[in-house]
Amino acid sequence: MKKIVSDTVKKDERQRLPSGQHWIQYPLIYDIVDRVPDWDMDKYRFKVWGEVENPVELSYEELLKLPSVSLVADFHCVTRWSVREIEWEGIPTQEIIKLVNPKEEAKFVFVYCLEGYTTNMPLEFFAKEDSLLAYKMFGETLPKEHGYPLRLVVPQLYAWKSAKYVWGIEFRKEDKPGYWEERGYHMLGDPWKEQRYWGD
Ligand SMILES: Nc1nc2c(c(=O)[nH]1)N[C@H]1C(S)=C(S)[C@@H](COP(=O)(O)O)O[C@H]1N2
Ligand SMILES: [Mo]
Repeated sequence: MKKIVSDTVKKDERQRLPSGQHWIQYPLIYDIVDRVPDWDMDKYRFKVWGEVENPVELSYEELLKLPSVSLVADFHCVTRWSVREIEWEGIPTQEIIKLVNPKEEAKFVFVYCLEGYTTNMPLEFFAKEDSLLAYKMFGETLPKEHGYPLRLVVPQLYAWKSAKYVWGIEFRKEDKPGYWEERGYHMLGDPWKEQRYWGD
């Protein structure tokens, strides 16, 4: 399997920890709901639609058959903690892009999660070489609390863009704020530019 080491890990030590962050050992579990419901995996479908030539709908089994890679990446939460070298395994977003063939007008993606969370980002960041739809973490099936069945991992942006429990991705002409973006968080969220809140 191809191994990707994210640029976030390769930065020299002074650049590696974005300003205003500190290292902790393991990612804290953050959820917008108190209890995350259990999903019926027989009914689970991963869907991609919008400004694409070829919308897709895949079961979990079909997702597991797509080309996969392993990824090592740092993880930076806007609440100021960071974790080094998390190991993920899953489908490179570039594989999904190949499958759906975005139209020229597609400039942003909007991500939908099973418990109702959403987030948005430019297609350019979704499509980075180290952006992944992960189904494993440290060699094990993604633990429920870290996003089972499928989690978007976008190491180049703050961790709120790394949406857990993903079921849908909409390719869009225009940007649209997701859950935290509607509540004041940055539309892009680049940790090295400290884009925490809209206006930063
Ligand atoms: N579906 C969903 N994804 C989410 C969140 C959430 O509440 N729901 N929280 C985000 C935030 S703010 C962070 S810091 C990370 C935390 O990841 P973890 O819970 O796996 O540690 O998940 C992100 N993805
Ligand atoms: Mo976060």
